[in-house]
Amino acid sequence: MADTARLLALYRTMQLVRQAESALTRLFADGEVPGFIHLSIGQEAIAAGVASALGPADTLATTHRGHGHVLARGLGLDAFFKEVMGRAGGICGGRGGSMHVADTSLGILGANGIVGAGIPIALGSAIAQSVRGTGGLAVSFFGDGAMAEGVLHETLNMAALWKAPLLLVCENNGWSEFSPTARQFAARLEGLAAAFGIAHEKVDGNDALAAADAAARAVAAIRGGAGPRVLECMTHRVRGHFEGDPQKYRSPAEPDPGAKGDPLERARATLLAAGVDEAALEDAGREIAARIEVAIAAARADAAPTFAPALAGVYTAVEAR
Ligand SMILES: Cc1ncc(C[n+]2csc(CCOP(=O)(O)OP(=O)(O)O)c2C)c(N)n1
Ligand SMILES: [Mg+2]
Repeated sequence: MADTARLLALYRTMQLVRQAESALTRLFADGEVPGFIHLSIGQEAIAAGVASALGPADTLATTHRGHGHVLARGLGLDAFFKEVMGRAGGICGGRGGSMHVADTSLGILGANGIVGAGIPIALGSAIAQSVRGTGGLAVSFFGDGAMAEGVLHETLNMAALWKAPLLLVCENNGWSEFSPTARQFAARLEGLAAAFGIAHEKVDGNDALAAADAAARAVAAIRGGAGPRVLECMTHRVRGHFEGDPQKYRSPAEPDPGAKGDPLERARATLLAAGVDEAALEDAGREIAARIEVAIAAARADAAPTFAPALAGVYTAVEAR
């Protein structure tokens, strides 16, 4: 596919994620979303780019900031909004919410509220893919905060030893909750990867085509049997750690969050310069907005979960003796 057509497809995916999360900011402020939500606004190019490089057999494990990853992978808006809004028809029956969205039919092994916890889950899936000879690979999305977690170091070791088909995607947004990366991790990810002999590539994570190309390169190498790859995507956390975070720890002297360039604005400018019709872009945006409104209305109309499904999957029925 020519670059313009590829960027247009990435732009649509980024629009979907941006609009879904923008709707969530309003729903959360209005008390329609239980629990905490962490938004990836400004980081959509990574989700869109990596998802574009994956095939149907591939799996992924994500983080507490995983809405973009699951939507880019193809989770339906209806199942998504019902889950995040805690409704019975959600993809996990409304039991998980934002930080526990999973859909194994799409290879989505789950979001995770524990920093770094998705990393060994993805490794396990990668090893399973290789044992079963599916030709698939596993992706682990993680934040820069997970670079300091031992489980990443252990996973790098085992993945390298076993040549696991594992793509480790770091979304380096400069923050781990309320601490800048430099206060949190004494090394660099390229050094950590190199210690285990794993190839590392750093990319501008706000450039959708660059992220997609880097992901495609890594995926091709992994499918070719090269073992794990690390892709570090440099980006910026535009909003607070969680919705409602007053961000008192952020200095006014911090560079403008938009300095790296909003990924949607950048893609849009490139598309317009390439001659793509502005009206067509607007239409695509409106069509996504309408689909989101339908999904939100369906979630509002859906029932709250009951206790019975909460027990399903927790206890195994034991036959009466
Ligand atoms: C093991 C563990 N330690 C601490 C926390 C609290 N915590 C939640 S998110 C977060 C920061 C994560 O930063 P990063 O991995 O960079 O992801 P980001 O929020 O920037 O997307 C922390 C420390 C946790 N959930 N799990
Ligand atoms: Mg971070």
